[in-house]
Amino acid sequence: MKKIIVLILVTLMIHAYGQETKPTPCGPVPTENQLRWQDMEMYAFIHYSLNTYTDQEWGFGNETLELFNPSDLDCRQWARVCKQAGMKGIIFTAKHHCGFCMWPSKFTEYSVRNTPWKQGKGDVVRELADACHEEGLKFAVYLSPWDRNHKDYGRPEYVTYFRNQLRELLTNYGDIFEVWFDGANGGDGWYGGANETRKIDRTTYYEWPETYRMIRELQPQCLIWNDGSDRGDLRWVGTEAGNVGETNWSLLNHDGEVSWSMLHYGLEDGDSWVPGETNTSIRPGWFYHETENEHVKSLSKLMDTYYKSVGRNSTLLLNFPIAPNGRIHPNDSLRGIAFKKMIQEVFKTDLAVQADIKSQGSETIIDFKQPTAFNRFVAEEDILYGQRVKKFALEAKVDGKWVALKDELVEGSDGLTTIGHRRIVCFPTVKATSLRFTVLDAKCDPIIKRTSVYLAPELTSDIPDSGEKRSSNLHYFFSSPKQMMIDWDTEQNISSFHYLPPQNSKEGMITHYTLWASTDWAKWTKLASGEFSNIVNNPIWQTIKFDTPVKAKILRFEADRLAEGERMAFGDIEVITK
Ligand code: FUL
Repeated sequence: MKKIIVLILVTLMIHAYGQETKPTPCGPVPTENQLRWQDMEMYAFIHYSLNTYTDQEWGFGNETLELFNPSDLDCRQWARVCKQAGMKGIIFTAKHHCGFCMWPSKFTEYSVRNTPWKQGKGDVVRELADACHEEGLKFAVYLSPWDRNHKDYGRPEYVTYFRNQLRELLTNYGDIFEVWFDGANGGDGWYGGANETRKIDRTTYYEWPETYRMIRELQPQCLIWNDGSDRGDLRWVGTEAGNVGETNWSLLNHDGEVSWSMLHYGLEDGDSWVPGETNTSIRPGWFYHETENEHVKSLSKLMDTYYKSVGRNSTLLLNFPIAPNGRIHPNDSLRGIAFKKMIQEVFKTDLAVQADIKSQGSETIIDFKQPTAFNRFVAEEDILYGQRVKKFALEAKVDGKWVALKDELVEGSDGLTTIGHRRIVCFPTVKATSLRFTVLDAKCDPIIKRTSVYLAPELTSDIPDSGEKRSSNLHYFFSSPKQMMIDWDTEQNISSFHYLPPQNSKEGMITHYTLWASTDWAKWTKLASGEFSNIVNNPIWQTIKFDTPVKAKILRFEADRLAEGERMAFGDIEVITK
């Protein structure tokens, strides 16, 4: 039997029911904090730590404090750039996995207090909190639960230390809108000199319920982001590439395991409101690397990210790394500002405002006064009463005939499923006299509070990778499942080695490596060994750089540890010779 859906437009509803009548909630609904957060839409991440000075993504925990002495640290520049890039707040890496504290914590010696910067009198968290305040931005902190510096990591004492630090951050720096507890834990670390692998049970070790109680008490308006373990207020979307599923329910179950697909698509019948936050960096890495200066995301890639996050019922948490001088690099700031301007340009004129809009049953028809060109449709549900729409259709009347539209950023289906806080549908420009929006299926009667139509400049998804393999210029073979040889006819001066992991699977992905060189196949010199940090979540090009070029006729690349599987794999390999 066909389900009959009645679409309620909020304005009509107020008419019909009068002031007092409110719709009945449909399933879980957001808290006030979650509603406020969702309206922020875009806010920035800032990654800055000792890693900035060691060219790493994850510090080991024994990096020397002498490294931290920026010549030109300027938190006001960060705040200004973020504001001009359309960000409503900043989440700052107060402590990343290396354990170095960007504020002079009372509970450790491993902080700015013992660095040459400002003779140890500086406090980056304070400067940034003040700068955000001045610019009218909200402020938040990333405090890594995994701490590769702390001697007690893995023992109960560390959990007390972690809470003490969190208390400092939540009491001394004004309002904190979000706390970010990253779930990464690669096991090994310096740990006060023990230099060993420490595994913890992430479901029990941190005793999150106790920490959550403390957060609620100290900062009742703060949202908790927690990746995987005890359910926070917000969820990760399962990728750092900058997109959430086109179907995106703001729901999860309160208890039980969370699979990747639940992170990415939410759970239609979930019993709790846990909306997705889409996090990605404006560059390949989270921290600054000079080699990435030319790889700042293009404007079209950023727009694609916007449509696939804010346009899919999520928020966008966009990272700006800080360069070693203590500022956001001009390539990133220019792109960020252009991004905001492009969003303004796309959504400047709502073509539906001048049109005649009629809603009946499950249908809304927007009749334009004359044939009108458009390529974006925006719909919003009033999520105050729950998320309802499961499937909808869009049609344009072109030359008197209804033509079905589909989301051009979705492959394999029309992509017209959930709506939630906001759904933006992108399609090639059509010139039409009417647009028909029909809700085909919903959990309860849908409450649509906005339908808008726009004509965006011709700029949608990114130009796909040309697919050219850099490794095709190399002669290589596998001498064992975890060992690869690259050889040349003549001796080479090698200045760097680059590894791109497989892009669509963790199978064979190298997390720990050793690189050897030889000129005669007999004598081998170890050139480098270590970890490709964060490669699983962010499978980007990894660089091994040599200060002075090394001589080799043969390179032996060994996989010491794989993310999954028994056989090493790569997406691409590049060797730069001088
Ligand atoms: C990841 C971390 O391991 C990265 O270093 C980065 O902080 C990112 C935002 O989250 O999982």
